[in-house]
Amino acid sequence: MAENATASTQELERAALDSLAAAKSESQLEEWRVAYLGRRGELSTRLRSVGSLPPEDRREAGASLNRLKISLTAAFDQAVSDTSKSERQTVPSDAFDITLPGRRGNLGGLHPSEMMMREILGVFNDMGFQTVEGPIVELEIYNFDMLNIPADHPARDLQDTLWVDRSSKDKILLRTQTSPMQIRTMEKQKPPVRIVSPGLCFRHEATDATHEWQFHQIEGLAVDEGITMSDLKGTLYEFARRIFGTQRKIRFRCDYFPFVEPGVDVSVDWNGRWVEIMGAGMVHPKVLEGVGYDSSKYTGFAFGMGPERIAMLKYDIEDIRHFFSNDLRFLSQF
Ligand code: FA5
Repeated sequence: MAENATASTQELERAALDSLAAAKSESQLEEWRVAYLGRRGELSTRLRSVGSLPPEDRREAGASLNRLKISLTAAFDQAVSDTSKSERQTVPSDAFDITLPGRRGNLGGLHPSEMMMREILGVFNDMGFQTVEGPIVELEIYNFDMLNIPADHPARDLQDTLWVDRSSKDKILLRTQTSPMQIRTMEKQKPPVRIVSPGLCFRHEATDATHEWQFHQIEGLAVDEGITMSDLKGTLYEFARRIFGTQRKIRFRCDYFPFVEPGVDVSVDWNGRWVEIMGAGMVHPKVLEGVGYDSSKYTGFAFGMGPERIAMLKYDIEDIRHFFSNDLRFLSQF
C-alpha cells in the first residue's frame, strides 16, 4: 500500500510539473495553482485522505505528500517569476508611461550654407532675379565649351575637374562652377533674362582656410537690351549693402574669365585683408552668339559667388573647412 502511495505521488508530481511547464501566462499559472496547491486542489485532497489509509502507511504517505507540496510550491514560485520577467520583456514597444516627464526632442536647423544661400537669393529675388536650379553632374560642353573655354585653353587648368566619365562622346564631370546654368537658361529662353542659380560645385584642389574641394556657388545672369557694366556694379553694390551693411569695404578689380569681357573679381574686407567672394563681368559676345542671341542687340552681365566665403566674412568663421566637417559644435551655432 505504501508503495502504491509513493508511486501515485510520483505520478502526481510528473503531471503537475508537466502542466506547470505548459502554463505560459499569469492566468494559466493561477489555474495551475488552484488545481494543485489550492484548498480543494489535488494535493490538499490527497493530504486529507491520508487519514483514511492504514495506520502503518500514513506517516510515509503524509511525509511524501508534504515534500511534494514544498517542491511544487517552489517550482510554482520560480515559474511565476520567470513568466513575469518574460512578460515584462514583451511589453509592446509603443507602451509608455504617461506620468513620466516629457523628453525634449533635438530640433534640427538649416545648414549655415543653406541659410546664407537663402539670404543671398532673397536679396536677388527682391531685385527681380528668378531662382533656377540645374544639374550637379554636368556635361563638359556646358561646363567649359559653351562658356568660350576651348579644349586646350589653360583656363580649364584653373579649375581642376573631377571627371565622372571621360570616355563617352559627351564627357561627363562634376560641375566646377554654376556658370553652365547661364547656357542652360539662355538655351531655353529669349531675353530678357534675369536669373540666380545656386548649387554645389566640385574641384580637385588642395584645401586650405578659404578653399574646399566641395563648395556652393550662386550664379547670376541678366541679359537684355542696353545692359551695361554700371548695371552690374549697381546690382552688386546693392547686394553687398544688403548682406554686409553699408560700412563694409568692397573692391572691384580686373580679372580674367573667358566667358566675360571685361571681367572683374569682387573682394570684401575681412579684418584688413581682401577676401575674394565672386567673379563677374559682361557676358562675352561669343557666349551670347553660341546660344543664338544677337550680340549686337543684347548685352548682359554675369557673376558667380561663393556663399561659404560670404558666410565666413559675415559671421567671422576663420576656416571654410568647418562647413562640411559635420561637427555639431560648429553647425549648432547657426
Ligand atoms: C568662377 O567659378 C566663375 N564661374 C565665376 C564667374 C561667373 C565669373 C560669371 C564671371 C561671370 P572662381 O573660380 O573665381 O570663378 O569662383 C567664384 C567664387 O566661388 C569665388 O570667389 C569663391 O567665392 C568661390 N570659390 C571658388 N573656389 C572655391 C573653393 N575651392 N572653395 C570655396 N569657394 C570657392
